[in-house]
Amino acid sequence: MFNNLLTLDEFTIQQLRLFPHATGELSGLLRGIGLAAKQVNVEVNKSALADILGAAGGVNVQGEVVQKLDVFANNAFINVLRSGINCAGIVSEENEELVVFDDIKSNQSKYVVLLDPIDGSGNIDINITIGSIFSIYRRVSELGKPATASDFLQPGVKQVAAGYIIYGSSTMLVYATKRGVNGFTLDTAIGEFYLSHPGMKTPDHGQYYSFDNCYYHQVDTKVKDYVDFCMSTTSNKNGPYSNRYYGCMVADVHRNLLKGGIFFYPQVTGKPNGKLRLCYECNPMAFITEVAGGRATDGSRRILDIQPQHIHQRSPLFIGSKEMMDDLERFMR
Ligand code: AHM
Ligand code: MG
Repeated sequence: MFNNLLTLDEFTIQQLRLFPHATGELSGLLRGIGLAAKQVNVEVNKSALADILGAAGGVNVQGEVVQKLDVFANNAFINVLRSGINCAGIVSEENEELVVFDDIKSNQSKYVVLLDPIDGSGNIDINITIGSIFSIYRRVSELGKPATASDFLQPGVKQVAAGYIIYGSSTMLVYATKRGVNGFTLDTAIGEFYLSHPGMKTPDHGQYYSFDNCYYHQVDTKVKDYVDFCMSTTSNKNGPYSNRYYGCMVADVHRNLLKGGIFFYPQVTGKPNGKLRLCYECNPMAFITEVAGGRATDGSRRILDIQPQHIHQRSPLFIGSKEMMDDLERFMR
């Protein structure tokens, strides 16, 4: 079926040819991430079964200790990136501290990676879509030495590439560089990602809003007014919008990217900065969305311009189609 399509590896190598001075490190990194994604995909597909098999004492029929999927995914990404030679270290939602790959080869690597190994963890047990998110920066610390916090605390606008994997009815890897956003679908029969969505662009307008409505009474009046606008048939000439909320940002943003829509996780009572993490959730999704033609803010500032202070800091997030973001901004002013 995919006979005439490029694989992820072929595509990244083809991109490399456009830059005579490119070293191939970024392609190598993306290849590694693609490999980890395939490992996670296999595990995702059997996770319900693994849970059943592992229910008694956490050991499955082969006698292997059953790992929680987020731990498995975290290890898969870290192991692949550590065994490669293109990554100097990572930050992950699953690790409190930086993980610096302090060896001679890794210290020479010019890239660092930030990860949310499993986004939408609450969906694992019930067989609903989950994702993984990654963000790649060029180091600012001295090459030849171990990576430092400064490499990871760069504003999102400095991302070299960012992407996500969505484990849905099929598994896709979508990644962006400044040149464009491209989506690859996993052919599980041969275990390759194929370029299925070249040059992704998001519609300027859509019919979906993605917001956890249980917080309606806990958000700022401006956000409440905007939610009312989304549901209105009078003040909103395109309304009412359909509400879609997976509890997995990757899934919601992916749908909105393809169909047009807006996703938001604002400040709510008890969560003064929302829930989502700036460095490995908001920034990569904002980068992808902007390259595709959409926008992302924290309600007032462009997400990609925020200078992170801490690797795990949270930020409110409003992200989606350009004209819907324009509407939102009228309410947020
Ligand atoms: P996670 O990384 O722990 O899975 O949390 C992130 C997820 C987002 O994907 C999703 O949009 C949100 O948390 C759901 O939270 P809530 O249940 O508060 O709406
Ligand atoms: Mg997450």
